[in-house]
Amino acid sequence: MNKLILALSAALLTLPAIATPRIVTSSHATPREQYAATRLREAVANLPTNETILLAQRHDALIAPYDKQIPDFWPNAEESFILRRLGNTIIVTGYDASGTLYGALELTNRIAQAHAIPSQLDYEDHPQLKLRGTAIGMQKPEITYEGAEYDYPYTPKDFPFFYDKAWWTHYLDYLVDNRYNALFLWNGHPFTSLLKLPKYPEAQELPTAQLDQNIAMFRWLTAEADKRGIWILQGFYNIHLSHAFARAHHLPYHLSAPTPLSSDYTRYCIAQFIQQYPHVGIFMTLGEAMGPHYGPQWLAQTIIPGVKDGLAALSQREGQAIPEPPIIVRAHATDIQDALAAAHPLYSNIDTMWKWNGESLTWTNIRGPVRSRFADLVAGSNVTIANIHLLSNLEPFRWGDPDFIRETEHNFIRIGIGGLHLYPLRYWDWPYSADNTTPLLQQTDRDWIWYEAWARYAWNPERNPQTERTYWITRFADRFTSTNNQQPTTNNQQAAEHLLNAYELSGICAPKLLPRIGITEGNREVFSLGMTMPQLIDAARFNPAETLWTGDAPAGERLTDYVANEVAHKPHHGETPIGVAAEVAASSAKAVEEAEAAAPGITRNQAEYNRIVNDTKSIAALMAFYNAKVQAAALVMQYSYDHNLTDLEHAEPLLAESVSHFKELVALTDTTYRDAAAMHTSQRQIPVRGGPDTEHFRDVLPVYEKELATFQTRLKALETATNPGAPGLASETREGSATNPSAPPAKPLPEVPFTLAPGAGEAFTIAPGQPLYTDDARATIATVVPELNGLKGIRVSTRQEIPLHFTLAAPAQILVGFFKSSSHKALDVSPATEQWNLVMPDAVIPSGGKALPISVWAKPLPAGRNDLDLGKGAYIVLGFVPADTHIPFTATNSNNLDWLFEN
Ligand code: GTR
Repeated sequence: MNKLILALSAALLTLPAIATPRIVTSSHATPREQYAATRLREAVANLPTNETILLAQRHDALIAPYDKQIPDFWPNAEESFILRRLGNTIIVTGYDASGTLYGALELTNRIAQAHAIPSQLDYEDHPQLKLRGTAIGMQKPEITYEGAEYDYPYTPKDFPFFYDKAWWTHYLDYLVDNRYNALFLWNGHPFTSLLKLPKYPEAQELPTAQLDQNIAMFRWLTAEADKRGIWILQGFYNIHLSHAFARAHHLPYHLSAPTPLSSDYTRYCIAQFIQQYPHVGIFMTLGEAMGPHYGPQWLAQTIIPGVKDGLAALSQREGQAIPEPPIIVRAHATDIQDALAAAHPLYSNIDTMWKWNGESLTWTNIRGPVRSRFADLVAGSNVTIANIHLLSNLEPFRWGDPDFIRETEHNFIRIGIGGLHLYPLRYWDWPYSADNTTPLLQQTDRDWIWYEAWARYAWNPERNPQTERTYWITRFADRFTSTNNQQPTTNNQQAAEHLLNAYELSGICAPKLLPRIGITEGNREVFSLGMTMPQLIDAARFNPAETLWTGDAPAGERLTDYVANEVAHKPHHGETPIGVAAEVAASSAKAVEEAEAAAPGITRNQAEYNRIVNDTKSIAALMAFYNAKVQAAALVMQYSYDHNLTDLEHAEPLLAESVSHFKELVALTDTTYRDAAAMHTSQRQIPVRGGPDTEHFRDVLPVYEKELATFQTRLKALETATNPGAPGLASETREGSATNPSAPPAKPLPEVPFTLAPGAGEAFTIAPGQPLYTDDARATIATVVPELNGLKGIRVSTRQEIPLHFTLAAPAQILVGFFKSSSHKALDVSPATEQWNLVMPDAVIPSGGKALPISVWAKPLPAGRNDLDLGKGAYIVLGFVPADTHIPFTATNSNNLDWLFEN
C-alpha cells in the first residue's frame, strides 16, 4: 500500500504541470487591482491554456512594452478600460485602478460565458454616469429612539447586517459585479455611532465597547468597499444632535435653527469624521428639522468649516495638502440655490442630489418645475445626482421594467445628470423583502432585476431596445430555466420571454396610475393599499402641498378635470384617469396570463416563480380595484353637478366591485406578505394612518367594506326621501351630516400640557373672538371646529421672526394653523418642510369675511424641550395633542361629499 502511494506520488511529480493562464500585476498594484487579480485568477483557475494576462493601469511599466499597440485614454477617462489580445498576451488595462478592475471583471464574464479566454479581444468601454450608487437605510420601520425621526444609533440589535462580514462581502461583490461605484448610508446623526468625540465627552451615546466595534467595522467596510472601487458615503440630517449631548445642554434632539453651540458641535463632528475616515464621503440633508431658510448659513458657516478643519488636520498629519473631496448636498427641504451660492466662494467641490420622481416612480422623464430645478442644479454643481428615492407606489411587489429604466437613465444623460442614487424597493426594512417566507428573502436576490437594470443603464443607456430585450430574456432564462448546461428547450426560451413580458406589463401600472388619481408622490401615500372614496373624489384636500402633484406629469387630466369636462361636454385632453385606470387594469390582467404561460418552461427557482405569479395576480386585483373605484368616484362627482340620483345608483355596483377586488387582493397577500409598506410610522396618511393595525391589505379591507355599507345606506335614504333630486348638493351635504343620528357630536381633542418659555409667543385658549395674533387685536377667530375649541394654543405676531421654545409633558403632535395668502398685512409662512401633515382643512374661519380659512397641519414632537422655528412670518399654534391621537379629518367649512361614505 505504502509503496503504491509512493509510486503514484513519484508519477505525479514527473507529470508536466497543467498549464493555466498566468496573471501578472503591477509591482505596486493597488488593493483594487489586487482584488481584480484575485477575481481573474478564480476565473481562469481551470482553464488548460497558457496565456499571460497583464493587469495594470495604462501608464504602468508593465504595459510600457505594448505602448504602441494599445491606444491611450482621453483625459479624465475615469473608470475606462481596454481589453486586448496580442498573441498569447492579454492586456487588461484601465485609465485608473477602477478601470483596470472593470476590465478584469469584463474579462471574467467573457471567460465564464465562453469557458475559455476569447481568441479575439479588442474592446474598450467606459461609463456614462460618473456616480452609480445604491442606498442602505441605517433606519428602521418605526421611530424607536426617544421619539426622534431618522436617528438610530448603530447597534447589532437594530442593524445585524452591519456587523456581518460575510453578508457585506457578498453585497459588495454584488455591487462591483454590477459596476456600482458608490454606497450611501442614511442616518440622522451617525457621528456618535462612528466616532469618539473627545472635545464633547458628554455626547457619547453608545457604550465604549460598542463604539470600538462600530469603528472597527466601519474601517473594515470602507476598506473592503474601496478594494472594489466603491466609495462609501455617510449621510446625516440637520440639525440633529447626539441625544446625550442635547440632554446635557438642555436642548431638543433636533433644532430648527442654528445656535453657536450646535454649530460648534456639528462642525467638530464633521472635522473628526473627515480626519478619521478620509476616504469616506459625506452627504447631507440641510433641511427638514432645520428651517429651509437656514440652509445657506448652515452650509457656509458650519458644514464647510467642519470639512476644512478636517482637511487641515489631515494635511498636517500627511505632510501635504489634501485636495478638497466632493461633498454632496441634497436639494431636499432647503433653499438650495441660496445654499450653493453661499458655498461656492468657500468650497469648489460640491455635488448635489435631488429626487427624480419624488418618493415614487412615475415617469421616465421630468417636466415643468422639476425639470428646471434639475437644470439649475446641473448648472451649479460638479455632479448632479438623481435620487431614485422611496418607491412608495411600488411597494411591496416585485418591480423591474428594464425599458422604463433605460429610458429614464437616457434622460439623465440628456439633462446633464451625472449620478444615480438608487433606493431599494423596500427601504426601511433592509435587507429583507416583505414576502412572508422563512427565511426572509434578501432584496438583492428577490429584486435582482431592479439592481441589475439600473446599474446596466447607468453604465450605458445608449443601447438598442431590441438587443436589450434579448439580453433580459437571457437573464430570466439564467434564473428560471437553465438546466445544467443542457441546450434550453423552446419551452425554456418562451418561459423567459413570458416572464419579461409579465414584469413589463405589470411594471407600468402603478407609475402610470398614481399621477392621474393619487394624492402625493410622497411616502405619505401607500398606493398599493388603495384609496378611500373621499380621497379619490377630493384628492387636493388630502395633499400636503395643497396643490396636486402634477409637477412633472405629461399632459392629462385628474379626476376633477375629467368630471368637469364631462359635464360641460368639453373635449378631454391627454391621459384621463378613467382611460389610464382601464388601461392598467387590462395590462396587469395580461401580465397574469404571461406569468402563468411561463409555467411549462420553468425548471429552476420554482418557489420564486410562484411568488412572481402571485405578485402579478395581486397587482391585477389592485388595478381592477382602482379601475372600478375610479369610475364610481367619477359618477359620485358627477352627482355633485347634476344632483341626479342615477349617478349614485350607477356608482354603487362599481364600488361594490372594487371591494370584491380588494378582497381578492387580501386573499392573495394574506399569507404571502408580511405587510404592504415598510414605513410603519404615523407619517403615513393615505389611505389610512400608519400604525401597527394598518400595515397589511387585510387591515384596510374593513375600511372599504364600511365605506360601501355607508354609501349603500345613504343611497337608500336618498332614494326614499320625498324630494330626492331637488336640493343642491351643498345643502344636502350639510343636512346629511347634521341630521345623521349616528354621528357623535364632535368634542375637543385631548391635550398634552406644555409650558411656553418667555420671549416669543403668547399662550391662549382657542375660542371664537380670540385674536389670531399678538399684535393685531382686530383679526380674530370667527368660527373654529369643535375639536379645537377650548384647547390651549400659542399665537405669534403678524411678523414673527424668533422661534418658540416650549416644553411638552409627553410626546405630542403639534397642531399649527397656516394662513392662506390673503390681503391681511401679516407675512405668512407655509408648511414648506415635508414633515407637516394636513389634518384639518379649513378648520378656523377668521373674522371679517375677507381672510381665507385656516388649515391645520400636524407633526410629531418628542416629550421635553422643543422649539418651533418656521422662519419669518405668521402662523398659529392650535394645540398639542397626544402623539397617538387620531385626528378626525374634519372639513366643516367645505361642501364635500364625505358624508356619503363616512359615519
Ligand atoms: C420625506 C419622507 C422621508 C424622507 C425625507 C427625505 O418627505 O417622508 O421618509 O425620505 O423626505 O427626503 O429625507
